[in-house]
Amino acid sequence: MNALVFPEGFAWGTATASYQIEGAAGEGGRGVSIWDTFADRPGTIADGSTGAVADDHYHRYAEDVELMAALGVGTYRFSFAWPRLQSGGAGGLNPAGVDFYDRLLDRLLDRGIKPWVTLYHWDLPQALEDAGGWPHRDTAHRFADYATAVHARFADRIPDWTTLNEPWCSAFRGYAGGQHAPGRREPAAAMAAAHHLMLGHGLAVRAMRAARPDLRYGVTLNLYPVDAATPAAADVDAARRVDGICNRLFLDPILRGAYPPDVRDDVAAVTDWSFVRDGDEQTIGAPLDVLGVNYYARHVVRARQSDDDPPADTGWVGAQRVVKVPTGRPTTHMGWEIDPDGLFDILRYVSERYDCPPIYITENGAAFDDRAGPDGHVHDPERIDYLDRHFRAAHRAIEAGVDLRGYFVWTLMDNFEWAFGYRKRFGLVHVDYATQRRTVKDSGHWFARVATSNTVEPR
Ligand code: IFM
Repeated sequence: MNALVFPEGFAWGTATASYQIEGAAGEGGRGVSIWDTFADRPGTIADGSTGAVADDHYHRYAEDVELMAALGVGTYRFSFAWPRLQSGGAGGLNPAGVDFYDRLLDRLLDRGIKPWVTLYHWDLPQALEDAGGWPHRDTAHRFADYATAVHARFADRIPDWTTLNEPWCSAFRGYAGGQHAPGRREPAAAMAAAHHLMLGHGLAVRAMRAARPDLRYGVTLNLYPVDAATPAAADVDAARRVDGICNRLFLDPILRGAYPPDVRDDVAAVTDWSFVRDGDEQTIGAPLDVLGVNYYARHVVRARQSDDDPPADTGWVGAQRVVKVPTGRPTTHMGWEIDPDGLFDILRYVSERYDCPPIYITENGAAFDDRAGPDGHVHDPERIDYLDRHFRAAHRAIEAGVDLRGYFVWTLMDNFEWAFGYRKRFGLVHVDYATQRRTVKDSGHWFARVATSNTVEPR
């Protein structure tokens, strides 16, 4: 295959999230988050671990910035830990938390790495969950206040502001399926949570843009191409429902200012939508400068035929008579099918269906069962192959007219993979959790060549 050169100025980066890497859970005045509480509950995390130490990035951030510089990372997408900056989710900013991010930002800028921040990557202050969490409308206002305060403090050094990471996961894994914090299994609450997450997003974008119209504002969604397993009407309708609850429930209000009527109908048995007040959809539809797309897999689905069929995904509210169909493609260590064409398809879907701002792939990557070899190196040819094929799919999308401006690999270094604990390794850098030793994997060295040359080498 040929060498592929990306457009000039294309942003190459890596992404991380606060709870997954920072550790120092009880330090510097950090408050408790829903993930601290959830992970402490027996049976919630596959290996019984928590993010209390994680990659100890709070103490090792300078070393981690050096690693990024060595990997040719031009832009670093990371998240602020809300409970580190506002321990109870309200009030003034915590000076020690501000100090940590000041030091991180200054170090990044010193090394010529552009910071890109996500305001919410799932670590809600526990105090706000105790007050009702995202199903409670006030949480949207608390989020907007937090966003306004941290934006005022850090806007001088951060050009790109993402409000939420993957609100589908926050709402449906957190409040419907219960696999994520806070572990509730209340589908009606999940629908209200989705709305209030997006309301918080819209309020925050408005407030931040009013203060600094020169910066860029966006949101990151986890999107999936959804295909019907067969042309049968029931399967086509199954695909419509899953596309509705995973993609259009978020894309439509955010990019068009209105919920899709078919999704409203699909979930009518679960909620009466009374949480939507006049003007909310307009607020959610605040104009954006950037759409972040996280891509990992495609969903191929069919209608459930009998109660003996496998159960539906608990997060697919309104699509409980739908099951996922394995297609036989090779999978990553997460069991997710490897499907680079799916990246092309979802980029085309978004840019053709919506009046879409410039797109960045804010996450894509793969877990494999990486181990350090006897030579001390971590050889991960599967990840190089995975990234190579996905980068090529992204390039094809650009050639097909998608306004794609950058690509962030998930993730910089192995870290706490939520309900899977430390068993799944997504990093370009291997972390030995016993010693916190970082080793750049072969894929990290390969990525550095791509990022510094803006070119995917021939293979
Ligand atoms: O680790 C997560 C990340 O926090 C959000 N997107 C998906 C990744 C892999 O599961």
